[in-house]
Amino acid sequence: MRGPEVTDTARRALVTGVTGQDGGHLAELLHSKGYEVFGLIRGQRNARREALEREFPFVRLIEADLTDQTSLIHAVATSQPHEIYNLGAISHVGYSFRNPQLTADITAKGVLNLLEAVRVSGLSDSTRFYQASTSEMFGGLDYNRPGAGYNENSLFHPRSPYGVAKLYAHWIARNYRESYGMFVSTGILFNHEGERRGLEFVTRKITNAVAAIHLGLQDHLALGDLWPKRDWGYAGDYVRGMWQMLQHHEPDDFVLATGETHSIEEFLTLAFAAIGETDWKPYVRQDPQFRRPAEVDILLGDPSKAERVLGWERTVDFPGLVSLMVQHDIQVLSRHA
Ligand code: NAP
Ligand code: F7E
Repeated sequence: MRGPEVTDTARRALVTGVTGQDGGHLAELLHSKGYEVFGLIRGQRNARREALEREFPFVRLIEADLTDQTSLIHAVATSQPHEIYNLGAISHVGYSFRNPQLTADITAKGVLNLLEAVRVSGLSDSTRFYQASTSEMFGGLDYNRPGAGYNENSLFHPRSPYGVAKLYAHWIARNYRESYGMFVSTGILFNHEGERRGLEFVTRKITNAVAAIHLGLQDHLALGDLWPKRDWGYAGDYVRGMWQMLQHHEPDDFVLATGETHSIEEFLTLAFAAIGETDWKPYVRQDPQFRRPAEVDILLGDPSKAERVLGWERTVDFPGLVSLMVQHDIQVLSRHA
């Protein structure tokens, strides 16, 4: 199993989950900063490999899987990374209810496998590690919901196999920082979206359908519950925050969020307004298959620590996010219409 050889000139970063939404934004950011970017690719014929190679030819791919420790040791040895960004996961909450053990293996234990790979490679003193933690660890229940939004010290109460797996990942990452003095930082990120978002997530599902309705390619959209509220930001802003966390002089935990929360109905209103439709109701049907056994009713984050300590700021607001996504999807679908 041979991988690409490293050069000695640039800073090197290893990104797991490079085929995902954040992986794309992060690869672009690191490349623009002069990093040599290594990306993990799993599967013997990953359907996203070709698109990745076309869009980000600078990413040096290494075949590995978060559930396969040997492959991770190889990936770390090959890339000799100064920084590791662990973004790989089963990240869809609904899917995690249907595949709870797989979610535990990848989203929880995969992190342990990667941390151990760094340790056995003798790089624990020199490699900085970012763990992709999530607002899904909080759960949004009345009793643990602070008025000003969840922060780094709020109580956790995960409501899905995904949230539970991420909580294990969060604590094992912190444990390696405390036990072995590794530079491990966690970013507790609230929902972040954009033009690279997977079509299985509600925002992109909506903007893609709105674009299709606008172009006459589709006449309705089926969704689950519309009342849940989320703190939605733009993914490009959030990957900058990940990088800032690893440039800080010490490892720590940081919330990234907008400090605003909006319902799916509000998202629908803005998305349909972007194509000149004032009423979304005629186009939306409710389908119980998209409901979850337990829902996170409302998420609101308090990013003040990241703003104060890292100087992190966001550039895209909620209406800007919805508009950017709808316009992007109209452009993409127009090419095929
Ligand atoms: P995403 O688009 O779903 O991407 C997930 C990535 O994980 C994909 O590249 C996938 O690769 C990879 N992956 C899955 N199983 C793997 C395995 N066994 N070994 C190696 N890689 C594997 O997720 P995202 O939105 O970019 O999120 C990035 C990370 O941040 C995730 O850990 C997510 O849980 C977390 N997070 C996301 C948000 C958000 O709002 N986006 C908020 C908080 C935290 P394949 O192409 O091989 O499937
Ligand atoms: O759901 C509701 C659904 O799947 C948002 C992941 O990136 O952010 C994401 O998790 C809300 C939920 O994102 C549909 O029930 C209604 O209340 O877009 P989502 P999520 O579950 O918030 C967190 C922070 C992460 O860490 C995760 O990795 O929308 N909803 N109807 C629907 N959701 C989907 N997907 N599809 C529907 O048809």
